[in-house]
Amino acid sequence: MHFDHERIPERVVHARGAGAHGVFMSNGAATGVTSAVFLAPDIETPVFVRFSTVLGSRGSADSVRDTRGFATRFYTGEGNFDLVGNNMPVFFIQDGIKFPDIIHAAKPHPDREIPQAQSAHDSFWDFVSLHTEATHHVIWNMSDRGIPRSFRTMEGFGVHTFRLVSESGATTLVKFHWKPAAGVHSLMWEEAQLAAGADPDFHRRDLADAIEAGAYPSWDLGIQTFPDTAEQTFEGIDLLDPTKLVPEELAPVQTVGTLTLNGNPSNYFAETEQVAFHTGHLVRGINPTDDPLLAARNFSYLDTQLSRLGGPNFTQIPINRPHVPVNDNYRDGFHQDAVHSGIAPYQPSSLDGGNPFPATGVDDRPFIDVPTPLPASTKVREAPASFGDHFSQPRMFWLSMTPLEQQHIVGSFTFELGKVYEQAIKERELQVLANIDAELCAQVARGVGLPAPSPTLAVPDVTPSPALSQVGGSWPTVGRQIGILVDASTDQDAVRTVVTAVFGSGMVPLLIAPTGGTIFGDTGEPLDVQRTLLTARSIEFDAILIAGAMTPTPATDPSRDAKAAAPTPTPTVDPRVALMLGEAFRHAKALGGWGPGAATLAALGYDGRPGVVTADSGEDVLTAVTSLLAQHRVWDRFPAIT
Ligand code: HDE
Repeated sequence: MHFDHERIPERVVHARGAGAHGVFMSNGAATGVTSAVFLAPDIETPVFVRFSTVLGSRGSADSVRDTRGFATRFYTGEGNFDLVGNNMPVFFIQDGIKFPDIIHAAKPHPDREIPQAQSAHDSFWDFVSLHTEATHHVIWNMSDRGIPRSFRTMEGFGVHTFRLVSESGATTLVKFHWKPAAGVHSLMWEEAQLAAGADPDFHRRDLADAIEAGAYPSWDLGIQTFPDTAEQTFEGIDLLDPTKLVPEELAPVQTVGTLTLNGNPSNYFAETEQVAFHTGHLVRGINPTDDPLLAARNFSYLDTQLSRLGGPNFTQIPINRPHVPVNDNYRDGFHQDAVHSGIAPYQPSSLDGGNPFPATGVDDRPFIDVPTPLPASTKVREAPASFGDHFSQPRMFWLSMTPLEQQHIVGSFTFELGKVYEQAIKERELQVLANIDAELCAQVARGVGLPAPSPTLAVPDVTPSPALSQVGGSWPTVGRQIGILVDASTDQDAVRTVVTAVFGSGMVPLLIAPTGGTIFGDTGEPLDVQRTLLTARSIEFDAILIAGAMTPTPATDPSRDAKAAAPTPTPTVDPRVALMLGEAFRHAKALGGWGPGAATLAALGYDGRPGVVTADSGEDVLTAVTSLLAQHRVWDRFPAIT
């Protein structure tokens, strides 16, 4: 009987996710604008974070092109605060009632229930080409942000504007940002597709491994602040429109604390599956605004738990319980864990000492309801005029990208529309692209083999926001995975030195040999082989070092491993090594070799190519490769077409 009921409904969206425990340390920079105690100076608050994809089912692949959820629960001294955000700062819709439409369009088609976890199909493009308020979110999805390298390398955004309330009752509008210490870093599209097959748990594994290895992922929490004016706009941008962002150049992000994820859940179901985030879980000093999307979320997140978690007492499940005492008059119901005492679960009451009672006195630190003056007006079912601007910010995003990132966007639109069957849908989406940018439209039109339409609107004159680009800069390499190809020809002392140096710099060395077990045991202390040429795929390594000749062995037989059936084999190199290096090369990953490994790189034609390092010692190669890794990818290997 119990076994029959082990499943609960998966989340209707964001079903596929991975969680982690951590701590948030505030720096006090927000004290002037909010009375939230967890943002006062030097307060440590336990947190639970759940990252997710939106579209896929619980068992779907991690690396698909999609928006990622970034939901954080702060177990503050004044109750739970949930910041239920995404890795993109804008959303598909301005009004919550449209959420079922966008999700029905993006989920698998209802007849055959395909395709799983992807937007490259007719109904998604049908909807977004008709519903142009989605355009800004769509171009983010089609950019590199849609395929993060890791949860650790994603920015996070609260999306909506929130209202902070200070101790004195002063209000400030804010947008929340998470800035990853590791920088923003994405996959290449082909890499994402390979990962979906070779390691569907790519992001989940990466997060858990990094935490287990002590390479704790970390983010700064920042706020953009805006005056709380009657118009609720900033520099002409409607702050209640969740399809708009405020460029950091106009409102810099100020750091208010740091999140460190330092603990893996001990049970997936109990924690990651049962955690029930809710945008209405707010603490004193943080209030919602009248963003109509946020208003709808405040209903929906409570409601969904009734069918997912089986009743109204889900807040008593350990992962959902605040870390402070809860005193309310909620009673009974399915799965009631508490054994309440007393006889007066009502208010007002004189029995039970009048407890529990609503916090109202100053010393009780009640939630602050902000009085909102309403101008004489008529309430109508209509969107404000500013909600009708669907193209200026997508254009700003496009113009803020480097040529390389623009090429990736062209590639994704071309791929996704290439998977659409109905020509009318493709034509309509090309019209949307024409209203963003003529060049974007022309390039995608060429790729899908259709004429590029002219814009139907005046293409807006916008100022780019360079902060939106993720290319450039240098980032810590902690937690990155270095594959090291070894075989009998390898100078084992050099490998031992390199393995120690990789560990020493906080990265993870993974030895890849022709067969499993250990290596170098004949002449010294054996080293464990973590991957073989059969089990390894390039996608799990951020950089590859070649320390052996990697000539074919008896294991190199296509009848055992089809990867060995190279169309044009290089007689001296195992074809699986050639495949691995070929993938890593075209995914713009740093490669390095010394001794026989340098000769292998030369035999495959990579010697002297950008981001390919050879030197006399393994240590020198590692130093050069590490500095390439700090820039994430060797982009100058493939200069963008301009
Ligand atoms: Fe959600 N969303 N959402 N959403 N959402 C859910 O809540 C919903 C929206 C987001 O890791 C559900 O507990 C509506 C915006 C994240 O558990 C559900 C609307 C943003 C997560 C729901 C939105 C998000 C969810 C599914 C339009 C970015 C995963 C299960 C009004 C700011 C949380 C659940 C986790 C989950 C509804 C819009 C992010 C059904 C109706 C905008 C990260 O209640």
